[in-house]
Amino acid sequence: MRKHRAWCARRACGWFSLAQCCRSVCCQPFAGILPASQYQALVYCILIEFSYLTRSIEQSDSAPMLGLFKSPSNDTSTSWFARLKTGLKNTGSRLGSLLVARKIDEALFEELESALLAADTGVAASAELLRKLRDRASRKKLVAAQELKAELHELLVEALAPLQTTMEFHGARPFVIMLAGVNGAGKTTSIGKIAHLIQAQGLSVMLAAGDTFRAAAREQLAAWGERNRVSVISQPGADAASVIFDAVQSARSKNIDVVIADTAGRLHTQSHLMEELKKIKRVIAKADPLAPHAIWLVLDANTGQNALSQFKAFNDALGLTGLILTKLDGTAKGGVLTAIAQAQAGAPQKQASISGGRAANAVVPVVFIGVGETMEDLRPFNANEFVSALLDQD
Ligand SMILES: Nc1nc2c(ncn2[C@@H]2O[C@H](COP(=O)(O)OP(=O)(O)OP(=O)(O)O)[C@@H](O)[C@H]2O)c(=O)[nH]1
Ligand SMILES: [Mg+2]
Repeated sequence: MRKHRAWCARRACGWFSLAQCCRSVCCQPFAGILPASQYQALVYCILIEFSYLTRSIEQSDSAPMLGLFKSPSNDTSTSWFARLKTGLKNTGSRLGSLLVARKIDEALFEELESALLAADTGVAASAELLRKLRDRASRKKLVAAQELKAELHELLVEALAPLQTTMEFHGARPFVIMLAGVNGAGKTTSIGKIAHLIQAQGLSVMLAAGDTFRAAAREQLAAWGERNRVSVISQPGADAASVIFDAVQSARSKNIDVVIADTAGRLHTQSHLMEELKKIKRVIAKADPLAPHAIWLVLDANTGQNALSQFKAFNDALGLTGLILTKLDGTAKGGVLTAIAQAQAGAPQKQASISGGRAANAVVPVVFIGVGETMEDLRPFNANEFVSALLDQD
């Protein structure tokens, strides 16, 4: 952004000099007898601006001005999609290699089912997908395996679409978001990225260092706070619930829009640790009866089917309002989202936005997916884009 501004400023100066030269040449009553230096200056300015314009057209990536003609976000999203696709390439190439030049037969369906299971789609979701795929193939009288790819794409998008959502933070000030998850899932890193996204919407953010279990966790969050230039509330020695409570109070007094609270990683199978989380939630509600307004579970995409049991345990304990799937840039197989969607099939359709809390038993949507460790590596979940990456399509 800073580079963009500097570039614009330089170009503005360039055009200003050019305009000045033109003015001095044109406004002279005896233009023909002007000193040669003025003509030279004019030609020089024209050449400079022309060279910038040509370079801009050739190197659209490094010319922010071309954003006027070609959105810079397109470039970013291309590399984002490429990374997502690379992360899911094992699944993509396995499924893709089946849906090639061969005819549709029972053996193909069996191989497809194995590929879906290997991609962490889970038994129930794989069986459901295969049932629908078989049905479509016979109804549409499909013969070639390639034709199944488009059908599978459609079915996967249909399955994942209920997990798509939009992100809004109005209705409460501060809007309190609490993150939870097992150790190392990517909670603290995601907080840094979310703060960046929220600030880009023009909202102010405060972070609460609710992971009081590890000393390094506070420092990690402080580093993300510094990177985002937002305040981080942390109190060495205090318990998590009171740190987050204080952060909500402090945010209210400072008119901060959004508070994001970190929590310590915990095993979902350890009931006392889950009880502690419930307590944190209760204490936050003392600062604002409707808070936390969002409770997001962070899931490491590489944990496979275990993500499903984490989802169920955290949802039972906290009543989740959203999911974040991280590390899709690694060796993730991606199918687990289909398993999560299947586990929630039949639940009432999610609300249009997550801002106003969640109706009981409503679908818990995927708020973000992450494909890396930098600030820009988190994006809202888009079912169609995700399936295209999963099936190795463009
Ligand atoms: N490749 C990749 N790495 C990630 C992603 N998200 C987080 N990480 C990395 O995963 C590791 C753990 O991330 P943290 O944010 O510390 O995870 P956490 O859930 O806060 O961990 P605990 O606080 O120990 O429970 C760090 O090295 C992060 O950089 C991602 O989307 N892609
Ligand atoms: Mg952490």
